[in-house]
Amino acid sequence: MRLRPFALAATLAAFAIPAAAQTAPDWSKAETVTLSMSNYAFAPSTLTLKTNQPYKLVFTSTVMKDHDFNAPELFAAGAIAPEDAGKVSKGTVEVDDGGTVTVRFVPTKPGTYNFDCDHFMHAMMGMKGTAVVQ
Ligand SMILES: [Cu+2]
Repeated sequence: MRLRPFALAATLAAFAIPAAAQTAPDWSKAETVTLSMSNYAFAPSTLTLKTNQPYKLVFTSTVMKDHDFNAPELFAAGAIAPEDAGKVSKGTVEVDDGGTVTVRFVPTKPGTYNFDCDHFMHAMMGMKGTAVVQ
């Protein structure tokens, strides 16, 4: 089931910021990480991120096909900038064909988190990867 992001934006924004995150991340120090989405792969397929480093995650579809970045465990292990929370629905970022979506995110919990594109059959065809938060 796919829900419209806007109806849930307010609710999700409340969950996007863990209560433990007392100090707001300095988004001006965000490092840009670009993730290209094609048929059917992410490039790079392994993201290496540092705990408590703010990132500007740039998801870009290089093809005329919709894809998404589905990473609920990763997004749950950090904080999304409140202004970008509406772009992440249930841990998934939808990217229209040829489009680009930017989400500012700071990982706060080290770990290895899998991500994939949950469009029909895309992960099976290779559209998946791993985010390592050090
Ligand atoms: Cu896809």
